[in-house]
Amino acid sequence: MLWFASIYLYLFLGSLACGGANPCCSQPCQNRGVCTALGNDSYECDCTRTGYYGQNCTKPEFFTQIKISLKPTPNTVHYILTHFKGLWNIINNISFLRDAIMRYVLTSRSHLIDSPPTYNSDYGYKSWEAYSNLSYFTRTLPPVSQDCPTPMGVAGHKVLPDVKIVAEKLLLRRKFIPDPQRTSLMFAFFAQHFTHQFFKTDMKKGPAFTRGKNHGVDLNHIYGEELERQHKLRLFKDGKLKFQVVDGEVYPPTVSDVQVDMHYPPHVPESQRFVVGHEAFGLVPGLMMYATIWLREHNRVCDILKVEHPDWDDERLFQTTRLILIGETIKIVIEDYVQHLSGYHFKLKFDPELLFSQRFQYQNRISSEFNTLYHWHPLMPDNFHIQDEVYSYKQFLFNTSILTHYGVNHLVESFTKQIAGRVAGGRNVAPAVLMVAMKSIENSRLMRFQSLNAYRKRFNMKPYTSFEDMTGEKEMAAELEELYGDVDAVEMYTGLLVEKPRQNAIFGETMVEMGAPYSLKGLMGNPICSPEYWKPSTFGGKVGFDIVNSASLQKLVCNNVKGPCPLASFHVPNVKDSVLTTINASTAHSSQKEVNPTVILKERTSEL
Ligand code: ACD
Repeated sequence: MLWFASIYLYLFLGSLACGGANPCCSQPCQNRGVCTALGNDSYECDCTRTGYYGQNCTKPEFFTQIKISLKPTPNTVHYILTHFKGLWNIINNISFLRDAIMRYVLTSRSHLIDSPPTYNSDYGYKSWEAYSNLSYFTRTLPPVSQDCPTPMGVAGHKVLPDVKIVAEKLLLRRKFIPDPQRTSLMFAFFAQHFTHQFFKTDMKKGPAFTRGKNHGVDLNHIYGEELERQHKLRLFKDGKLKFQVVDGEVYPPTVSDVQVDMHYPPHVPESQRFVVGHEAFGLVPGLMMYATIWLREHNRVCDILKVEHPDWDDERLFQTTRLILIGETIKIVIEDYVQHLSGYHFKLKFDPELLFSQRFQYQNRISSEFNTLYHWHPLMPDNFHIQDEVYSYKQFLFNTSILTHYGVNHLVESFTKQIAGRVAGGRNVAPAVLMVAMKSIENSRLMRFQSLNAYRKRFNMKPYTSFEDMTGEKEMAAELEELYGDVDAVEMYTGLLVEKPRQNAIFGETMVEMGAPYSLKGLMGNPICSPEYWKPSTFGGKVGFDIVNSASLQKLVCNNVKGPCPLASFHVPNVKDSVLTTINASTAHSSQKEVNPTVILKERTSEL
């Protein structure tokens, strides 16, 4: 009788927790098992190919058991990769070892991304509509069902805390926290410039939709999304893009030269309304700086290809140059940008051939979760230091005259010297951009994102067991508890920004474990990385292929500035070793003749 009573009580409480509605709300299926509700009081977990079995996919199969007992935790792997520098220096020079490790990084990360994509914000089950409708961002985890008792399923309060209160208590900067990895503003603006080619939320339709057509690195931010815009930006001579010359240097043309839509407020003078692929890049001088660098690079590569192929027409020169710039971008992102973020002593490598022997799909779909997690607004400083001037946000934003006034070289120099903010650890979003962080939370709610802990499980991490476990301290943990009630109810974006950072790192564990799979899948899933494309002929022969294979941020800058080449780095040089930094012609420059001479720069500590 007693057992009957307790079972009855369990079922009764269970149905209360789920509001007697959808049993999948409590996310009973583990290890990526798929939950299907069978009426109001039962469900089925599909454990196919998860490596687990049982009612809730919790029982490991034999090989899974071996795998989990041998597999180190993400934090252990991270520790190994960021320590033992001497050992890594040796490994980096043994090519078969470096290749094997890089292959493992690429496959283990990209296998965490569903490919082909599965859900979207309106379809929490597989459907042809969700697969085929490219105007949506995809979803890694399905949205929390509307009939669940709480916004996070069953955990937490019935209503999520006020966004403004969350932002002010947990996200708003008190005092600027510099990134201990010494990330530079050169990095922050690169991130903003580069990601706006695939994070293109269609605000008219809502946060679940994208205006992007290709879901990846297609350089539409340079060439325009639509063919009509691209054609207006093109010179139609020698494959080049239109440009203007100011003080002897090349800059983008203006709206009055090229009738292309750009977003400028009325006070920006005609002569400063530069036109580039992305209509919003007039907002930040750092974006226009990168747009100018890539414009110069495009026309520079056209010149090189024209020498190689004097018989090629404008169209072929343009198209081949675009593929070369896509390759350069991916190379720079993996070997400079992700390398910097990782903090690894292991040297990452861009080599598509590493995947030719593997099961890998050359396709990509940008997910809403990736879009949201990439809102790294804590990177933004309190103000902007350019040479001897300090600009407030008001003075900086939409001030395109900064670009022509200082020139690309001085901007690169200044942005390389200024340190960006730490992303994880909480309370580091500048007041000027707090609204954007709030919007990220509002949009995550509209799209009914699952909790941070649900995403941790999805990406093979253990869920946080307490608020203190999440933040690594007591004060914000107490605020979180008051606001969310249950650690399983903390929202993904809030959680990513308040999460305890790894030791001396910009991010916490979740940002890296989620961000890396999306990134590497997106970069290596590009068609140019596939076996049929990845060969010299695709890039106009050996010369073009060499440009791709030797690209670096430093070279990109040196090849496209007049006069002495400034240090260009995603890492602010250390204050203590503010010594002579030599930019060596062999590492910084390609073999083309027009590059700048080797220069020696003196980094002065007081300016950092
Ligand atoms: C690894 C490599 C190290 C990963 C370190 C940090 C990753 C964190 C966030 C994402 C970083 C960069 C994003 C770069 C490119 C996005 C490309 C998307 C293309 C569609 O351990 O795996």
